[in-house]
Order: sequence, then C-alpha cells, then structure tokens
Amino acid sequence: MEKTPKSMRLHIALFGRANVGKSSFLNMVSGQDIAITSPLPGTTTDVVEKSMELLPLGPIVFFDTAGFNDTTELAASRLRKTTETFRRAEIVVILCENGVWEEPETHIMQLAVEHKLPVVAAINKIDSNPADPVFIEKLKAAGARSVIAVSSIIPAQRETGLAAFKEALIAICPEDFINPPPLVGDLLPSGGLAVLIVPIDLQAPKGRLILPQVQTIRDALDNDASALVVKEREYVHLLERLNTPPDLIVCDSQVVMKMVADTPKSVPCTTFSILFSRLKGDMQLLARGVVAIEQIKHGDKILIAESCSHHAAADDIGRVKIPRWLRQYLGADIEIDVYSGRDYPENLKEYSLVVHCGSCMLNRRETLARLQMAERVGVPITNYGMCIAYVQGVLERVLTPFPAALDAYKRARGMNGKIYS
Ligand SMILES: Nc1nc2c(ncn2[C@@H]2O[C@H](COP(=O)(O)OP(=O)(O)OP(=O)(O)O)[C@@H](O)[C@H]2O)c(=O)[nH]1
Ligand code: SF4
Ligand SMILES: [Mg+2]
Repeated sequence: MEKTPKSMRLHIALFGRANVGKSSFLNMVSGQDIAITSPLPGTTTDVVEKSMELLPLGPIVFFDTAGFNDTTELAASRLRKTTETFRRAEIVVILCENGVWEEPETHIMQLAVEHKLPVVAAINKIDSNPADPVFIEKLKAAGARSVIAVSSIIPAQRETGLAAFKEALIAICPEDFINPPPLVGDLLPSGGLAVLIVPIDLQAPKGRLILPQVQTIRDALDNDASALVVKEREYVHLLERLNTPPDLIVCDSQVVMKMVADTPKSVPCTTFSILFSRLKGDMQLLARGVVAIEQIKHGDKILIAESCSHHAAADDIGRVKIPRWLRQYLGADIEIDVYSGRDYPENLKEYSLVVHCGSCMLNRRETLARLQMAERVGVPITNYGMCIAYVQGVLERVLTPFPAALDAYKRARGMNGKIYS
C-alpha cells in the first residue's frame, strides 16, 4: 500500500485549537500510536503527514497540524505552515469540544470555505463533555457537511468513533475516491476463461440476462478474457469438453453448493453476489459480519435489506429462500423483517444481523453508507451471497479468490464462530 502514489491518496487535514485532541484523533483513526499526544498545548509543532489504508475508502494521507490558537513565539510560522495545508487537503476535519466554537474554529471554517473544501466537524472528548444536539445543529449551520461526536482516547468508544468518521467520509469524499475495485478483471489473466453459471428459473427475466451477469461478461471482455455462460445442469458436461480448466467459475448464489461440488478443487470459484460485494461494498466487513449467524438465538431479529422494490416472485430469494435457509440452519424461532427500496431503518440496533442484497441498483457510495450505518451502531452486516454460502458450508471455498476477505472471515470465525470445514 505504501506504493500508492501520494497523488492517488485522499488527503485529509485535521485542524483545531491546541490540545483539542487532533493527534489523539489521528491515533484513533489509524489504530496505532503514531502521533505524539500530551496534556500540554503545543505538542504538535510542524505539520505531520501520515499515510494509511482506511477501508473501505482505500489509501489516505492525513495531516496532523499545530493548534490554531498557538500563542508562542513560533506561532506565526507554524500558523503559516498549517494554513498552507489547506491547499493540499481534499477534506477538512475541524476538531472541537462541545460548546466551544469561537475565533479559531470560525477561522478554520472560513479558510475551508475559501478553498472550497468539505468539512467534517468532530466534537471530541465526549466522555468528559457530551455533545449537545443544539451545538451539533450550530456546527451544521456554520457550514459543516457532517458532524460526528467522538472520544478519541477511550478504548471502548474508539470503534464507534472510527465508524462514524468513515460514514462521514463516504458521504462527502470526492467521487474519484469512491471508485470501485475491479469486478472480475483482476481474477482473469489476459486470454483467460471464466465460466458463468446462470440458472434459468422462474425468477429469471424473460429473454435476457440480469445486470450483474451482463456486467461480469463485459468486464471479462474488457480485460481480454472470455466468458462462457451455462446453466447449472449443463455445467459438468461443459467442463468435460474443455481441454484446459477455466481460470474462474462464477455462479448464481442459489446453486453455489452444487457448483462447489462439481468444480475441481484446483479451479478458483465464487458467486456473482460475492464479486459484487467487493465492487459495491466492503467485502471484508461483510465477510466478518456473516459469522454473527452463530450468535443468533430464539427471538432475535434479522433484517433483510433489499435496495430496490422489484416484483417479488413466489420463491423470492430475499423474502422466502434466505429466511427459510436461516431458520433451517439455526433451528431457532427468529423474527425476520424485510425492508425494500429506499426504505432502510434508521435504527438498526434492534437487529442481531443485517443481510443486505447485492445492491445491483445502488452505487458504491450509497451501498457503503448503508454498511457503515450498521457498523457505526455495532450491528453485524453481511450480504445475500455470503449468507447463502455460509449456511451451505461453502463460504471458505468461494472466498478463496479474495485472500483479504478470506482472512477477515477466518479471524472473525476464530473469535466468535463455530469452526466447520
Ligand atoms: N478525556 C479525553 N481526553 C482526550 C481525548 N482526546 C484527547 N484527549 C487528551 O487531550 C490532550 C491533548 O491531546 P492531543 O491529541 O495531544 O491534542 P492536540 O490537539 O494534538 O494538541 P496539540 O498538538 O498540542 O495542538 C491529551 O492529554 C489527550 O490524552 C478524549 O476524547 N477524551
Ligand atoms: S438492488 Fe438488490 S433487491 Fe434489487 S435486484 Fe439488485 S440485488 Fe435484488
Ligand atoms: Mg497534536
């Protein structure tokens, strides 16, 4: 990741008065003690740059700056360096404490407006001074696009603080940084071959393929590879006719168990839904989330979130099949709510798990925002494809083409899931 050129990284600058907790905030976001903090104002003197990977956004460079209200002799030169940072930033974070929005803060906001930079206001130290809704409104009225309330040094609150910050970034960061990872091209060598297994059942629209299938074919072609499309019944026969094994098999989630059984162990395979979890969402978060299925008990509620209000068929995947498979797997009396279209409950806390659809009708920003809402309130979230492959015992196999997601899944499973092979 260190190889990513600086120009490709999202540049985020942290400003605020001395001692407000800028360096502590940077440490919270990075998950490491990389910046020196102390109770004495004026600890950070020069602008400190720190590059990191902030999933799901990607490579970031942070600027930790000196306090804006520095009154020491060096103040003028420090303030000049700090002010220059506005020219390099793409997002400004103004750190403040509840109730304190005075000359240093308004000055920073004014410079951000002059540089046309979006502002996240972060109210810090809420463990000792909780954020007041009136103050939050005041910051929005002052021009903050997003306001978050965090406690940078309290370990139990760091995770929610970080999730809130990511959610704010996803909402406001420039479009270029929401660019998706590849769909399938990186899994296929030039001249390679993908076999796509597409069931033609009652749910399949008449006379055409659905968008994720078409996009996968197109992406293979864009990467100078080929794609063969086959129904699940003819799949084995097709494999027998090929002189060399394909480079990748992709199937509809509904036939994943059969596909895995029919595919030689040496051939990488996955599902459309899992491919799209990377393109549209945060694959590692979704892979970790699925393990929460193991913690579900009688009476727990699961949310099935569909991002469009399509016409539901009699054996609909989200409304009928996934609830049935989950109940069979758990053997528990669980409550399942289905929300569709733009409808997404504000309060996700009542759910033990969110199972999100493949988001084929949403863009990456919208999908990430929904995932982040769940992460912020600590509710595990996964998607249809991961959930189906998990309850059918083949998730590990279909995550194998994605080492980082497989690793995230294995770690989560090691921590709180039951082990199966
Ligand atoms: N209670 C509490 N203390 C915090 C929090 N964040 C930072 N602090 C404390 O506030 C003091 C200043 O933190 P720093 O991170 O050094 O602040 P800074 O804004 O970088 O300060 P300068 O570099 O001097 O401008 C330290 O003693 C931190 O431990 C918080 O969320 N809650
Ligand atoms: S947006 Fe979601 S619910 Fe709608 S068709 Fe796509 S995957 Fe299905
Ligand atoms: Mg500092």
